[in-house]
Amino acid sequence: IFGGKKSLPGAHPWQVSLQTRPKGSSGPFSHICGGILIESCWVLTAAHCIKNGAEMQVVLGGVDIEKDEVYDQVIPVEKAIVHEEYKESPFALHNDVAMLQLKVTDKPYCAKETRFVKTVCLPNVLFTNGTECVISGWGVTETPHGYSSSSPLARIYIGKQEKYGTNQLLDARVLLISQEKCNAPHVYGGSLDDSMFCAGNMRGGVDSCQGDSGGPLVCERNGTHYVVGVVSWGDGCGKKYKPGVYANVRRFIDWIASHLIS
Ligand code: 4AZ
Repeated sequence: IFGGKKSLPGAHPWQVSLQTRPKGSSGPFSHICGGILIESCWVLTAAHCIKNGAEMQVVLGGVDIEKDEVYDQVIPVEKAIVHEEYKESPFALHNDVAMLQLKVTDKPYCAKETRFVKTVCLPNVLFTNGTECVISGWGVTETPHGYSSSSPLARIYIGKQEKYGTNQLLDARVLLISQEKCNAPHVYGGSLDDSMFCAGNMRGGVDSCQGDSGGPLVCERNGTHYVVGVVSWGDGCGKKYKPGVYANVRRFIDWIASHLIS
């Protein structure tokens, strides 16, 4: 997260750290993406986070992914369902959503509701452009160099590549941006389809980044929180006229529901 601040424990109780290790490995898991708890046994994430041949687990409830915290819940992933029309094109990720079914660890539950672990609602209401919403994650920050042990920056592994991210969950406020503004020639020039939308600000500085993918963009109304977007892609991070692009969860409500019931 660019331009963010440290999250308080329990501020984003649906926030998931999606972690992988090679199949058959007994080594440590490493954080690759965010995710969003929508049911006790179901996590929404980005399709581009799913790599075949990796063992996956989710960690819920924590703010520090480097430490075992008392309220952590660590749950293996049973299976991943990638959207049938997920597509990578040179300029965009289309239908970039996936669902993770968690292992039933505590029949009939997977994740157990606590002060630090809760589900978020699917957006059965409309949020207009200009609404202020919140993004969160452990991804890359605006200060990749000069980290010290006293800063929240630490080395984390994203895929095979060593990247700078943060061990502390960060969050930031972003504004929902209209498709018209975001598809303008000096912004994304028509690359966006309606499986996606932009959020952030055109000035730059506040944005999601690598390692935040799959995580939540949440908007609030009358005290209820709705997951409106899934962190997906963007041209760099925090750049002027290049806001973050999010999978449009409203577009996928029927797809999500069809898997929740089956
Ligand atoms: C990524 O590489 C990524 N600024 C995620 C979010 C954004 C850019 C890149 C949005 O996963």
